[in-house]
Amino acid sequence: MNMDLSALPKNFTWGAATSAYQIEGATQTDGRGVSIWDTFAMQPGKTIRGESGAVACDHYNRYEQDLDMMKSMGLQAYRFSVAWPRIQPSGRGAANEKGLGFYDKLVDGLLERGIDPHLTLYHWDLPQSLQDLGGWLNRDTAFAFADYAEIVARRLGDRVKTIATHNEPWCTAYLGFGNGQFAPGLKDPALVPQVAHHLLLSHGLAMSKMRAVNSQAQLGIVLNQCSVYTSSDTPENRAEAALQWANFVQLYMHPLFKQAYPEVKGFVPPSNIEAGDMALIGQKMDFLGVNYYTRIWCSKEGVPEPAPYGRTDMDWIICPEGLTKLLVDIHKEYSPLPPIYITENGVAYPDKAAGNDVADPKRIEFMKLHFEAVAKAATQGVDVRGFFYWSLMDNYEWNSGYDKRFGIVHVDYATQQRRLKDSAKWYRDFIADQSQSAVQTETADEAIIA
Ligand code: GCO
Repeated sequence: MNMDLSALPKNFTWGAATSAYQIEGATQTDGRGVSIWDTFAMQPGKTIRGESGAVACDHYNRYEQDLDMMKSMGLQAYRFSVAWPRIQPSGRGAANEKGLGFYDKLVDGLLERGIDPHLTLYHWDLPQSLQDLGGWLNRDTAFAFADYAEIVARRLGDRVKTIATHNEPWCTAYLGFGNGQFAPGLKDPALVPQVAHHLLLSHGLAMSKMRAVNSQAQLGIVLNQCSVYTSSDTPENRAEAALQWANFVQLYMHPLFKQAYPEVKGFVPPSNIEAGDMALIGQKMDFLGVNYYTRIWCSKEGVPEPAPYGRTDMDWIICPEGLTKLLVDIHKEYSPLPPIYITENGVAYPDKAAGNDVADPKRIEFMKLHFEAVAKAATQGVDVRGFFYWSLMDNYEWNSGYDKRFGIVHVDYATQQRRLKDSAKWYRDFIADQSQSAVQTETADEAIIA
């Protein structure tokens, strides 16, 4: 397949992403406190085979080798998250120097290798001590989060390119409190709007504190979003699609970009909103991160969802055109948006190593289709600046344990051996090509100016 990526800006960034709990392991090292995922994974029946992130990819001990691997792939950027319980073991109070020191070394190691660091503050590993006080159901957690954000911004804000407050608040709110699939495992959909509000408030409070620190980093948030499709244009399907869009996308985008919750039939807004909250939440951001994996299908008449590109190992429908549609839809609804990064997009397949090789042709195809989908959005005026493949390496896929392999690098969990899958080699060559043509355009531009 030949890709047409000509609409992407010439300094477009190509990277890969991970998160702390999914790769670091070393959960009891250097003073790290207990997180809600440590607790959740220990409860019987919550995760596949009771698997946890206690060891994961042992990245905490192997980060130097992982950094070298990223460099060998020519990654231009790397998105990682900071584990709050490493920085403040109980979620409050003085910073733990050893925890901060780890990320300090990680960031410097990236910069030494010419890779831009992109940091996420919250990728779901809340300190357990805060959960004991109600976690995100408790408004105080938002203030604790802002203090944590300030500590990290002070220490690393001079060197990281971006700081995202939250990763996928929809997952924290809905999967954590609505259906109980994720930590802390509560099952009461009525809690979701208020949790979402506290997450958004914590984002706003953190933005203010980080701005005051005056770090160099661009500040924003990462949302997971799905485009919504209907099987036919009936009033019933339209209403269902509007409600899905409200719960999935607008619940977060409206407060962030319109300083209000959506008004859609069936949508339940949070009940406790204090004066000043919406202005805090809706303050200006430097970028928006979008994570895209699949679409939402609405069909009241029960038409099965078509899957021309098949399904992933997570059983998610592959729908590259849904990424174009999503970006164009939010661009139209919320314009002017800040520049967008695709902070996650990727696919799980049951990849197997044969000797040193891991053939994953379907992943390469998936990447090409989605790269092109981003470029198509750019032709329609969407300002997209970069793409982070999820994930750099196979890792702990939350309640699905270690079965689901999203990486472009294969991890053998028995030996911790990393092997570049064919997709990683393809991505390496692709990035080299892209940088080459970026240099050529620059030279050509200079020639024209001269
Ligand atoms: C996410 C996550 C990742 C998941 C990925 C695949 O933000 O949802 O960042 O933690 O592993 O999405 O499910």
